[in-house]
Parts: sequence; C-alpha cells; structure tokens
Amino acid sequence: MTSPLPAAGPSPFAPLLALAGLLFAAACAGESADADPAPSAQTEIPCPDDAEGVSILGAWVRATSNANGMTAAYFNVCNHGREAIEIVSASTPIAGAVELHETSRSAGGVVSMRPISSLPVAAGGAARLAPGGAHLMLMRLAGEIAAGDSVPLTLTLSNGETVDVAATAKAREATAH
Ligand SMILES: [Cu+2]
Repeated sequence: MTSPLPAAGPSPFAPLLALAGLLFAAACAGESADADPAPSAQTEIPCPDDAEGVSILGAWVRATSNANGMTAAYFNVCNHGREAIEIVSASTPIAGAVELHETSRSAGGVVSMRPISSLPVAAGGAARLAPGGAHLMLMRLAGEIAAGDSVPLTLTLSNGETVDVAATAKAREATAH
C-alpha cells in the first residue's frame, strides 16, 4: 500500500483535514486486509494469576512509514478485579488522536470498521484487541514508526484510573502490496 498523501514537504493541517476521510478509508482497508481468517482457534488469553487491577499483555503497534498517517495498536487486557471495567479512551504523545475501533466481517465477507465508545472487560475476564477485531486507531502520527520502536500508550478506564503500557512496533507481515 502506498501513501495517500501527496509527496510534499511539511504541509499545513488544512489539506490533511481535507484528506481525513480518505486516510480513514485507507487505514480501514489496511487494517482489515490483515484480518486473521480463523482467530477463533486462539481465543484463550493467558492472564497472570498473581496480578491485581488491570494488566495489559503483548501490546504492539503496526510499524508505518506514513508520517501524518494512521496505524493500529493491539493488546490483551486482563481484569483481575471484582468489578467490570471499560476502556473508555486512550492517548499517546506520538499521535494527534486515538480512537477505539471495532472491525467486523459480515456474513457476506464484507469487512467494515467503526469507532466504539468503550471496550468492556468483565470482572475476572479478559479482552483481546487483535487484527480483524478491536483495536486502537492512532491518527495524525507525529512521524514514522519503525519496527522495534517503543510506543507509550495511556489507557483511561471507566473508573477513572489510567494504565500506562509500552507497545512494541512490529513490521507488517508478509505484505506484497
Ligand atoms: Cu481502525
């Protein structure tokens, strides 16, 4: 996939905002193209027994050379508490905005993606953010994200607490186009 942005130098925000719809569509297509065709075989999430509160496991961000563009972040969430919680927002210093998104595939195989207001995690339960499903969409990136980079994420929970996690950037795997 190539950048939808024109090959220009630093540009003001106005053209970027005008392109926001296009960028969104491109990011959605890129996200869904990596959808795992059979994720149901690995739905078990190994949560640590000795943890408290909320723990975040295996956080990673898809590396991208598209500065000013978008990418997605994924992780597993374990809720060790006795109360259900929701992830209600997220932020990172390297992106202008972060949204919670859900990718779904219709019975006819049509993949679509939409913002969701929160991501619930049951008491004693877990949730998985993974390609083809829920993810964080990092938008208006401050620059490129190279494989191996560490991306700091701050998650805000419905109880007002925040959780900091470092996500490791990984290259897009086996992409031919
Ligand atoms: Cu998305």
